[in-house]
Amino acid sequence: MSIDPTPLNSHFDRRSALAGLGALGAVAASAFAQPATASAARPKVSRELLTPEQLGWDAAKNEYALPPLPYAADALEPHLDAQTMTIHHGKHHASYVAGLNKALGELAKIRAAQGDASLVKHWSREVSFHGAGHINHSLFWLSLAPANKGGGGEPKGALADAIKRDFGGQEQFMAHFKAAATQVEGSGWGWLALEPFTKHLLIVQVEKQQDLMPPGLIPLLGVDVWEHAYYLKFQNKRAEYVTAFMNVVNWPAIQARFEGAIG
Ligand code: MN3
Repeated sequence: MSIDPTPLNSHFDRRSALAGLGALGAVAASAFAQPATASAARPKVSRELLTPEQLGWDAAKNEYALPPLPYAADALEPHLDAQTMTIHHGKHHASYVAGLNKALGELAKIRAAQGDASLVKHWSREVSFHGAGHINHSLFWLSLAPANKGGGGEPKGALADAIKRDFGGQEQFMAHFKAAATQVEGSGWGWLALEPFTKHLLIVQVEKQQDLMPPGLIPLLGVDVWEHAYYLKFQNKRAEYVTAFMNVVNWPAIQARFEGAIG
């Protein structure tokens, strides 16, 4: 089975939606529907939201590996603590990678008539959940940078213009984003995303890893508000965690995602 994530883009005229969370169902669907030899030509993309390397994709093994943190675990101190970063990446993110590989492998067995076909629904749901978890966390680490190395401050350029257009300004955006993230019911994410059809920015709440994400939205900046992301340092004070998170946002990286997404 070959599950290169890139072919997803061939179905849509939105090149940077590679890792659009709603596309994960398509990963499962195409993995199930297409033989391993299918490799239709796909449009070249100039800028991708995530590269196969950033997702730890190993084409030889047909599976994902946990990508390394792009900085030391203590690099975001004092805003995000090293112990949380270490466990979050090394245990939680790793479990999504393992879960995704497991689900894709089980679907491959079913295609080869070596698995239980009645479990397609179960493994498809696992692809969506763990696949979204893997993509979300891969984006998450790359969305952050130490406060003295690009983290914090405010966006510039076209993204700043779009924030002013769609939210009224950075101050209004920050207040809306923090409130949305803080008010996620249970475990989930707050996302700044691009609605690619009208190219407007939206702030949405996602429950678990992908529930409530509208189809096609291109994720730009997400804050993980599962308790595992903050409880060791912030306990129940989720709003304080979200404020600390904003101090280490890698705005140049978010700007690059936005510019790649609007084309
Ligand atoms: Mn997490």
